[in-house]
Amino acid sequence: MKMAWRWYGEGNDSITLDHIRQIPGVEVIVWSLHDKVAGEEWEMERIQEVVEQIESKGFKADVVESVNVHDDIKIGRPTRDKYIDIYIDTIIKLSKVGVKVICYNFMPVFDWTRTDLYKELPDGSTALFYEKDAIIDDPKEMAAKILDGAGDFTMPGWEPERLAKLDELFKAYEGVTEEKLFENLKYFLERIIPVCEEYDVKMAIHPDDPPWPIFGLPRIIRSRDHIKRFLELVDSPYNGLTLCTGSLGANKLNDIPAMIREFHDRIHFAHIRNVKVFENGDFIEVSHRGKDGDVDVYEVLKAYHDNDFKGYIRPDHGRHLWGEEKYCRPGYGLYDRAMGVMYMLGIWDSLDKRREGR
Ligand code: DNO
Repeated sequence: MKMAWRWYGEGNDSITLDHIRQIPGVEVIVWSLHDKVAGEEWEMERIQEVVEQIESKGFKADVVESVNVHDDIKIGRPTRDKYIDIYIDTIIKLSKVGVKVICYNFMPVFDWTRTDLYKELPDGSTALFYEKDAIIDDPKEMAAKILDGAGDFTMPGWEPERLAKLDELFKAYEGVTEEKLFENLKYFLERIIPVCEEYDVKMAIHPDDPPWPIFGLPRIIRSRDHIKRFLELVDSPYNGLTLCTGSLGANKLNDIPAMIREFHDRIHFAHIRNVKVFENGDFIEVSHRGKDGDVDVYEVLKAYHDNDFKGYIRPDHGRHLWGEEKYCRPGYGLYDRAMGVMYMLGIWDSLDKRREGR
């Protein structure tokens, strides 16, 4: 296991590489060119610049999250080939600077969705919250709400340029059923995976968050059966998963430790997050501690440890603590994620010792 941390880049994150250096055990920075919209070319100079910043502080730059997939690819429009060519160009460039894993998602229109970015928990901290009844039927209103909550920060998956064309986008998705989306994903994978094999870059799809369809749009990476079908679309180790416990964990029917035991050799990147799911299906993000929510983080890590997991792990979202919500990106403060790292390493180290018979 290699511990990683998501960093949004110089000038785009209130957390610096010098802060991250002081968190024990973090070896890898998960990065991206956050100003790039899906389908845009990534210039080599820009890539090298970020990798140099990361490496100059002693970290590795092995994981990119995300290279976003253009909607035309998800919709299956004729222009998709042009965007797939650009995607391939980015994969090749990233391989040249030593990137090993690319995280991406195949969610139509929206990436992760929440109804409140700063919901207060009983202890006075705030966290991302999803209230089923508060999902606004009008996606435009929903997008405005998310962008408003984000302040000046870029919000991956919620790029204003794209959201400005929501009506057009929703129209284009008419007729894109779950089946069609699977077909379009297969088409994409059949073109990119041979390149990944040649350049040794593993693709790791992120599950849908929340793991159910929203706004009438299909979502296809949300349960054990969906994941199995996805892996069979192109049966190569380069076609793999980002297994996000927070996303999948919002549906209590998902047995995440069982998924890890079944799919571990195709999981390249683990997002560890805890969520508390309420009776009515609402959920809130909580600390990484297993007892604080419904994800049994110990069992999750044990499933990875038992299978000698060699991939990357990062703490996923954290709560906002000690007033940091005033200056941190929603879900990506410093303190709770740093505690998450220590909690995970505590479990991992104990599992190591136990294996050594100590
Ligand atoms: C949320 C993240 C997602 C993830 C994308 C991957 O904070 O986990 O936005 O990065 O879905 O493409």
